[in-house]
Amino acid sequence: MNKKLVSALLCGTMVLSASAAMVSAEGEKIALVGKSAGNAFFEIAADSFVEAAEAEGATVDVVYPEAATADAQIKVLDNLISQQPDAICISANDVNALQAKLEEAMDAGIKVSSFDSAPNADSRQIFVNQAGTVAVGQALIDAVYDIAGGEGQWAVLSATSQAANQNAWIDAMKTIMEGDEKYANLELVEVAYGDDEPQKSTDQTAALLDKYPDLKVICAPTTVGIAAAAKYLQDNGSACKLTGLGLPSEMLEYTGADDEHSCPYFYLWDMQGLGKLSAYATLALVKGDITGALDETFTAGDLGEYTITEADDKGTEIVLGLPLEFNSDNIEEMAKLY
Ligand code: RAM
Repeated sequence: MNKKLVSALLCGTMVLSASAAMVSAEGEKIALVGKSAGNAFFEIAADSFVEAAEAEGATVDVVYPEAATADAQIKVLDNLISQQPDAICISANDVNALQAKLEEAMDAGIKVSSFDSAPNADSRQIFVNQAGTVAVGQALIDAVYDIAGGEGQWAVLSATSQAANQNAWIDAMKTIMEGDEKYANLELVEVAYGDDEPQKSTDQTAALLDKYPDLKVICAPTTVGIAAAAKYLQDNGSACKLTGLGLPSEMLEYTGADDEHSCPYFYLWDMQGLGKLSAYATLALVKGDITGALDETFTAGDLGEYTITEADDKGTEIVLGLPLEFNSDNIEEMAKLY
């Protein structure tokens, strides 16, 4: 090898290693905290979050609490605060119970964002909302109305009784129902809680059918609940139908507008978009591009520009987009994605 070539190669190597060192020195450390382990919803969101954040030079620690409770998330937060990451992005198991811990994190200089399920306005700097809360409530109550034929008994199968996001969607459904005569012949008989555990969600579905033999529709605004209920209703050939929020990949065999299937249609949102937008929003906080205040804007990579708006709880949020409907026409394609 001639001398010029050797020195050119050496020089290139030095430049490369210098820039690699710079990237790792700058690399933001982010902790992503889900509601519970073993839920594909959080795994899918986390994959997109990690991919987007790592492409920007950050490192991400994905952490799950031992149970879908605020207490278990407080333990996780205690541990994280002692590690002093640049940011924590959390899906909250309770609206108010995390406030003291999340304030402690912010006081320690850690940026706090949330995604999927928002802790109260004082507990966060920004919330990445997958779809407007009222838009989700409207889509769900209209699906219940449509599937029930405009009248009759229906029930909610939720996650935990404290789940911030499920409670916000259920409240939105109730408010819409109470405010419009159109829904006057629908009777909400019970809100049951499957705690985002498959077995408990199955048991709660069975209990609802026992208690209310005329039940027409179950609405499960949780991916764990809807998948468990879908299987139970379909396996038992129940006349009760199902809608709610689900992952197309978990609902593929239960979706169809015929007697063979338990779920005519259901909703969710762009899961990869949720992970990505949450990553970009969290990084924008760390870099100081946004503080989380109303009307600030930032660019979320190839998702484009987003503007911070006011959330229903008077805190601020970034809304990813609209709820998406999944039915027999698109379920196969969408099940390949998430
Ligand atoms: C479950 C979780 C999550 C919720 C989805 C729809 O996976 O409760 O928080 O957003 O359902």
